[in-house]
Amino acid sequence: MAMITTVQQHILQQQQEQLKSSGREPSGTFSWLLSGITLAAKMVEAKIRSAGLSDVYGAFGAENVQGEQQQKLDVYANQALLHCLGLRDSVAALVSEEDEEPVTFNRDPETGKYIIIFDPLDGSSNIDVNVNVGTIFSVLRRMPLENGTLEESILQHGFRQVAAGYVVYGPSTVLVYTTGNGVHGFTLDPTIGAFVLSNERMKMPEHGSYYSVNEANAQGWPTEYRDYIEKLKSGGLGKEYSSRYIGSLVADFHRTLLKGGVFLYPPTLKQPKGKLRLLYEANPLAFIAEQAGGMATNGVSRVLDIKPEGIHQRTPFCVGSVREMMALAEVVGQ
Ligand code: AHM
Ligand code: MG
Repeated sequence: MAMITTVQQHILQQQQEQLKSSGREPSGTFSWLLSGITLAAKMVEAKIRSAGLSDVYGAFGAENVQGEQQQKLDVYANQALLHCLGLRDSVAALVSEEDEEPVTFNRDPETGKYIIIFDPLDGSSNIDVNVNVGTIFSVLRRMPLENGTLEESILQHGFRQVAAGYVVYGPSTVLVYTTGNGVHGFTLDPTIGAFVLSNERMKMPEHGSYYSVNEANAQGWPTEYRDYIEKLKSGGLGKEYSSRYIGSLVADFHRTLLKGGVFLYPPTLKQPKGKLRLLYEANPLAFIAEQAGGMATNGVSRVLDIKPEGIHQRTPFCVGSVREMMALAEVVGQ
């Protein structure tokens, strides 16, 4: 019989390795916590698979806190995560891109030690047209009370993340996570309902063949970004790059992780701070990119070094292979 490793087993094995020298055993709290995320992801996956049949396409009628139309699937995904994670004793707060305020739990800080930040269903413009969407998550450890309130704990630097990951709902459903010890990918095996290890220690190639950006915004970008894209297209980096842009960050990022290249959401005249959110999107993907040997900046500085000031804060976001990111650093922010 072929041996499989599920995501929960993998997390426990990793923790066992990390704790080996201390002679301690993992408590299982963390893998139990992440099982809340995988359960919610499986619920969302099932809903998406039957979307055309179960009347979940279309707008919900409400606007979310960013002033965007909420889709029915966004609402479902948000509720699934809130429900599956809210039951875990180790959760102190749940921070969702779809909710104005964090949901906090009055739990003993000794037990309720984790904060989960998530974008329940990213890529909402692609929901109705059967194109990939995703879920992104970031896990922080609550700071000791003497270091600040729970709300302050939510606004920790990205470099303090203890885990981050995403699920991409595509032709197959794939979960990618890091706890700071490499990046690992799992594919949902629908016959057994488990995420099974398919890519251990994923590495982003040192360079790729694609750039990924919404070029319709080019007139509104700072000139350096236009120059940079021209350089990529015209062979200035040793080859003539081609473009790929899905408009679902998770899917565009997943391709960049596997194939290399660069993804950009620069500042624009209309959105000088960019479009993507620091806590829900940039931080978790930056952590994964770095763990896979890539780089992530806001054009000028490392994403993980930005001190968050608000939970819904936006940031320009540039992520990708070392060669393309170094070339970007040469032209932007000088
Ligand atoms: P969303 O959270 O409303 O789905 O918006 C985020 C999405 C990302 O998935 C994607 O990278 C970006 O918005 C696309 O934006 P644009 O349509 O401006 O290119
Ligand atoms: Mg989103």
